[in-house]
Amino acid sequence: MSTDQTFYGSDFGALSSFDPDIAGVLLSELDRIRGGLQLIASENMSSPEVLTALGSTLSNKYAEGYPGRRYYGGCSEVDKAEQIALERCTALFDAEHANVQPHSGASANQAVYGAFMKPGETILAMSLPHGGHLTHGSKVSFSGKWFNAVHYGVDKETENIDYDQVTALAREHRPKVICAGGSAIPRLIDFEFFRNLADEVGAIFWVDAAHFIGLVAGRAIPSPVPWADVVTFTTHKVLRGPRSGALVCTAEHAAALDKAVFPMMQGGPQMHTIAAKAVNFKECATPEYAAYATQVIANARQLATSLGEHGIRPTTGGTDTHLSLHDLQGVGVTGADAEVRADAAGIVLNKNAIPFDPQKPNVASGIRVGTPCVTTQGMGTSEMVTIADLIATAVIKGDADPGHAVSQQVRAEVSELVTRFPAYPRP
Ligand code: DSN
Repeated sequence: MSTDQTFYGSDFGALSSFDPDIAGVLLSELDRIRGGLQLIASENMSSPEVLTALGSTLSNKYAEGYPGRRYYGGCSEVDKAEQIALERCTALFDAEHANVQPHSGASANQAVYGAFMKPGETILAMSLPHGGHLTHGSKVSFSGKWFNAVHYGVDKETENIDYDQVTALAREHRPKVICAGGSAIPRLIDFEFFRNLADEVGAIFWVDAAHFIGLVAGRAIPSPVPWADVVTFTTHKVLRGPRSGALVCTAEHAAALDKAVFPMMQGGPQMHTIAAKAVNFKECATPEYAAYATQVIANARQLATSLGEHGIRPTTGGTDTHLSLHDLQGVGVTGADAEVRADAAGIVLNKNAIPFDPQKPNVASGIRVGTPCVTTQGMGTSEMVTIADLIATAVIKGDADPGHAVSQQVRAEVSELVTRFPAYPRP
């Protein structure tokens, strides 16, 4: 290995001399992250090691193809990075095969359609308003425009997946692919049920694990890998890696999915991001990461319970994962108002439709909160009680105006909390 580490790519001093505008944005974004509470369930704070790999010269390399089978010369070093990432990914998830090239969760999902479906064929997936995802057949996405999407939802009473409806729809429509997973599902999914149903109707079983794959990596919840034909995921949520995607699958489907990622859906892979994924998979295999994943869930449970005590009702009664979805109708606030009031007080969260929501999606009756970031900062369950108090005060009594007395008071308390639990602590 070269010992010359004087230049590996990330030279902030050079950037700030050449381009103070963008250097300023990088610094002020760091200030923003450090200065508030980050409760977006799909975000996290990746390590300096991951960020170093991202800011490297591997970004320069064209490497279309796969390790040992590239369409360009000069791939010896990036081949090593991808091979290491593949080995770590398959080991982390006990998978038969991995593909670490998808640029995002949406790209990984495209590969599933590419591998298994022809335009016009049927997919059965969770509806977006009930917690699914745009790429699961929404009319505004390629998936709903080019494929026949049939959607299941949640039961009105339990607010959990309506498994009877899933069964009835699968038997009626005989889909080519059945998908489980989404972006606002607080509860564990019964993967064995979906496997058996897919076998009964002759469908491929796809799990979109983008949200919860980090909890699987940390062995904090059951894995979909033994049940699914293919599991797609993002690498930047609970998993805490670079902003990107990946998939794991059975050996039977490896060739079809590899061809669907490249050359069907993507061109040149982003080798710097693949190297960063390799670093992240190594991090996820440590006992520290397993403890983190367990704490993420404990924190999410506490946050959901404490918000419920303020009348901000958790749908399904709570959570088994890193996120909870809350119905604000009992406190007479919309999701959109809650989002701006929280933001004015230094708390970043998102409005979210709740199942059977009477509001339009851009207003919504709910909020979604998640604990990946605050757990990375070292906070525990007692801090979640405090955060619930702060959210409730900002949302119920606060205002969109950052100058409002309640916004200022909550922001001061947020500031005190994040000073004790800093993001990206200084050495
Ligand atoms: N946008 C992501 C989320 O926030 O859940 C899903 O793609």
